[in-house]
Amino acid sequence: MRLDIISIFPEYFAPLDVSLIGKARERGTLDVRVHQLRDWTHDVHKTVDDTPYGGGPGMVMKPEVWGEAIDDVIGEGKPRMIVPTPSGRPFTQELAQELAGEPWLLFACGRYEGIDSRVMAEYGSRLQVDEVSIGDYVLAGGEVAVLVMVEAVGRLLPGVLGNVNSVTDDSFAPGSMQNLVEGPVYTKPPVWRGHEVPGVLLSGHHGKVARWRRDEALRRTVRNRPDLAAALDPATLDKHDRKLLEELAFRVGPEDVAN
Ligand code: JBZ
Repeated sequence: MRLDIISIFPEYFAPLDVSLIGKARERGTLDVRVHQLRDWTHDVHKTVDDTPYGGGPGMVMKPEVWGEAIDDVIGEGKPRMIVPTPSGRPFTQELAQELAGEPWLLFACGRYEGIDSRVMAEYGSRLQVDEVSIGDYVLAGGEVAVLVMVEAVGRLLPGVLGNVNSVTDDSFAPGSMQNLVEGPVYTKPPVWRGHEVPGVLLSGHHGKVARWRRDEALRRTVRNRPDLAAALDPATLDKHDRKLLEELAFRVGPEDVAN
């Protein structure tokens, strides 16, 4: 997969040199190219922004510099273009899997109040363009959102994860523990600072271990993700699950939003 990133802060992408993504780049699985947007300015100050039409706070990124940068980077090619913005569609595991199937992605990182909307209009008529948000919190620019998306997409590429099973076991992978978050995990030693590993995990009873893990996953999902708990398909719950959920429903405090 080829991956182009245009940003006024290319230094933000140093983490892509290490770990899984760094190894994938060394092997040639991933071809990542980071570009400095200011390379496409023409004035001595390398200006990329201007005041917003209609007034209001902040600055908006100028369309001309973005147009020249994108034209040069894509040439005659047609990458799928991703623009991180708080007003975009949610970035989900489903979208990550879709993007992992693309041969070429172009990420355009905005700063300030964002990129002049005519840039998305222009390339939206030439490429598939998605405006995407990684979540409901306020960032200062698209760079960190791109790091998140590149890691989520990159680890899905064939051969990037050492263990193929770890892809499908993930909480949000379709067909794993559907709509449940994972429970707690433990390794040696069996007692650390007086905290014991739950005995069932040392018992060697695979059925009991599986049941315990599902119980813990259900407990955590109800406590931390009432939105996911509310969306559980009753057909996927056995009588033991139902009994546990009934018990937990008795304990939902006022800070829980659902139920
Ligand atoms: C994002 C202007 O650039 C920004 C600013 C905030 C922001 C993004 C880009 S992407 N927030 C998010 O995914 O939540």
